[in-house]
Amino acid sequence: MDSAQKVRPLNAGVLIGVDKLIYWQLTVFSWIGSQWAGVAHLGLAEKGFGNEEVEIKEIDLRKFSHAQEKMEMLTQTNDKVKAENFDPEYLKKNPNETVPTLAASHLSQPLVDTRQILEYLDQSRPSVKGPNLTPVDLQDQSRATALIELVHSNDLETGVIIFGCLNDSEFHRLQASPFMTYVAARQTALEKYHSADPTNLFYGTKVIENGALHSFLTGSPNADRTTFFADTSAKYTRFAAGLNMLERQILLPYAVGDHVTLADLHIAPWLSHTLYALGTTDPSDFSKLEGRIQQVVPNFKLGPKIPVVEEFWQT
Ligand SMILES: N[C@@H](CCC(=O)N[C@@H](CS)C(=O)NCC(=O)O)C(=O)O
Repeated sequence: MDSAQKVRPLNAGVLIGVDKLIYWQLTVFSWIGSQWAGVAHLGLAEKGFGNEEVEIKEIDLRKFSHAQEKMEMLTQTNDKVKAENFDPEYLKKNPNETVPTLAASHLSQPLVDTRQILEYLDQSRPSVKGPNLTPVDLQDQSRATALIELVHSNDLETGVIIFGCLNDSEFHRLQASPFMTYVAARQTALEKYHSADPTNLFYGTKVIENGALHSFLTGSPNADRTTFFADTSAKYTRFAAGLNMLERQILLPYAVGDHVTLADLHIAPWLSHTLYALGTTDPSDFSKLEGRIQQVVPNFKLGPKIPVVEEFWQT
């Protein structure tokens, strides 16, 4: 038997090697609160990966099966937040300490960026329902890339929705919110890892970075709230411009036209995360998002195309 005959695709994965039958199994490190982990989950579903082929390792928290559970997690007191992404063992897999991470025995290193992970999944096998997620047409490919870069850009960073404050009353609300305990839990974890490994630059930097936010939120007397409020306002202005850009670049019925592409799988979880961060429970209700941005950009109106892309999430 020649080697070509020995290498054949199998449902449970791809066979590698010629002398031994070696299956690969994927491990995806994920977290329910992460929009970018959501991209990996959508990719797995689009490509028809079964539970037996993929191990999902929840970093930090439990597994959640639907949005309601995610809301509960986000609003509970975060004594369950363990900041496992800072664990030295996890950092060996993903030095950026982010989720998602995709590991497989045949990969020399885990994939640590959502874009790479989704492309990898797309190339691994045909899509279940329609064409592959990477557009064949070069112009569509660059449209998809531009959209993906836009939702990953600083302009559309959802952190401002979670941690931004425009005035004192919002600041006090944030102080009393579960996000405060989230920041505190991260600080506890970082201090623990930093003191165990004081020369590690990663922990040294992170403990200062998260510590600044933590002490600001815990009401440090030196906190310059005025600058923080102005910074939030500037971020919302950029967020509005980013949404306008997104609206202009989207084609319908899907982000890049006639069928689902990589771009839809990035945009939908990002948008869903944005809405949930604002306390929206109905994914077709954009009023809170519009209202929030209008506090800074009074004439802001969300165009009609972005909500259509969000519908992909619900199908
Ligand atoms: N560019 C990275 C960003 C991933 C990312 O920032 N993930 C967030 C969750 S949505 C995270 O893990 N943050 C770690 C932290 O907050 O410390 C990617 O696309 O994979």
